[in-house]
Amino acid sequence: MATAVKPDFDAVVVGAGFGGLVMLHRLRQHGFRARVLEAGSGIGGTWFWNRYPGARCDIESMEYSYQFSEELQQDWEWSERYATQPEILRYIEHVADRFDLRRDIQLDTRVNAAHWSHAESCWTIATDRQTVTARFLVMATGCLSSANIPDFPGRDSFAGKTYHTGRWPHGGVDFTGQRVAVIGTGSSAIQSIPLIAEQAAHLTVFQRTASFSIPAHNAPLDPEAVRKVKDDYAGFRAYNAAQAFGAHFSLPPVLAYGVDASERERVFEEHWQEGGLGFLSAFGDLLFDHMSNETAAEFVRAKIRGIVRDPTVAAKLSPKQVIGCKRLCVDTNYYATFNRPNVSLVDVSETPIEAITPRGVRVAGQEYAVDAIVFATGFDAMTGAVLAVDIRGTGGRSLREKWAAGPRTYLGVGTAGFPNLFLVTGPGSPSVLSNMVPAVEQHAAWIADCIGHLREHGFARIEADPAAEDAWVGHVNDVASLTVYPSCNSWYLGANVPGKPRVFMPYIGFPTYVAKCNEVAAKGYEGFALS
Ligand code: N01
Repeated sequence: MATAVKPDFDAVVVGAGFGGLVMLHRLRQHGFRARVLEAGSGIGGTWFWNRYPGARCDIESMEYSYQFSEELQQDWEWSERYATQPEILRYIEHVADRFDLRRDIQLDTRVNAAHWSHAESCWTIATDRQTVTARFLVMATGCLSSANIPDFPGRDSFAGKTYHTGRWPHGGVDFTGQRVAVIGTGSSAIQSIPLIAEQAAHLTVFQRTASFSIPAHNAPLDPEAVRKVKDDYAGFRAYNAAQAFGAHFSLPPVLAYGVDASERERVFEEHWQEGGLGFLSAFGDLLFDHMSNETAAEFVRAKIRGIVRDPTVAAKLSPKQVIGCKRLCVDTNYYATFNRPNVSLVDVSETPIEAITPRGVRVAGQEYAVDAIVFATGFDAMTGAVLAVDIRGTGGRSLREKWAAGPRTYLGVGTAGFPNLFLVTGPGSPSVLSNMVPAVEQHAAWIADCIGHLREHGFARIEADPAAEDAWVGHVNDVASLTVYPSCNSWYLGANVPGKPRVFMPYIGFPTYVAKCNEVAAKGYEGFALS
């Protein structure tokens, strides 16, 4: 049922990161009028905001890039195995210029609300600058963009400077001669701690949960290896897309207990020397079997004991949870940094941070006086940025209310009761458990094709069917329950944000997911109601 009312845009896309940019490009390819609204003063999303020392990707550069243009992927030259934040941002800027995207991107514009009108089949989107209408609303707001700063008592009383890794000052920060506190030991902390330690007079790290980290062995890219990828970039992408995590490592058929202890050790050592997230692909069952997982966990703990000279510090740095359950980290000199005389570690697992004081951080009655505090405390992941917008669907029902007990989606791309709303890498899609760039590209192409299909067939609306959504939510949980992922407190479960419902959010299995999306589309968007 087509509608007479003509909104300002066919589609409004919220967010100008990797997801928003390719979404805009795909919509334009279909001839749609689209506008991207971005809160930041520049494009780049994650890579615009996360400028902390040492920020770089931990998926290899040759994979962490767009594939929609063969010319683009042939032309662009990455310099290192893992690209730095400035290099990735330069790449994103290049893409925006090359595909003339900027003219449809409005910066410095925060979307506050989006309300659906069923009668007019369109969204009214209120920003801090204006109100616009659009037939479709696409939330490309990123999975890890809503900064989480715990509400420590006295947080605002601190007299020195405070920073969040995900909101880092553009001009950088000089910690020379300062006493610095870093709170948190996830990926952002693990990348920044070694560099902050080199500058600061003293660095105190407050650790609630120790993280497993694998060496990056970062290095300039070997031109011969680059040439091999570029000779068949499409083949390289296809191989990666066929792997469980959509990245260039495959889970082998060999299981950890399928070999003897010395062979296991050899394989782990080989993967440690190779470095990076592929460590978890040493054996096929590390993420499915707790006993097998423990062999990998113990291998890394032994490495920590070998690197960190003080056995008490080494013990504190040794994670107790299963490896890979929380997002695995990739580092350069993280554990060795704790051998420095100017670095100390405070374990806050048993005795939480009591308060931030005007002079520093207080734990168990002891005050650690510092000049600056870095909150490396992560994000309200996957749902935070979407729910920051007051989204109201059919009958004025709010998405916050609908997701009060946890996010519910169909394919992580739509949610029942919210017609013409699309989520790029929403909860229920592989997103953070895959390589994010191919994941956002797959969604952008699928969403643009879907909107194209609606136009072609004279439909004005699409909405996830509640039964299809229920089945999908059940399936996402069933798959997760076959793995070690639900067994620890992680941001995948929302466990890092007090009060957030504990629901496993990403879908595990990139190829299965893509096949399902393609099947749904081929069947005329099965599980969605079109009208
Ligand atoms: O955030 P995190 P992040 N008191 O949530 C601690 C991606 N990423 O910004 O584990 C004390 O992992 C918290 O402790 P706990 C990547 O996907 C990628 O580091 O909840 N501590 C944890 O140690 C990554 O996983 C890259 O017990 C508190 C830390 O803060 C994701 O982003 C680089 C606390 C938060 O760690 C998020 O990483 C960076 C409290 N009240 C990020 N609350 C690369 O590509 C929280 N913590 C390399």
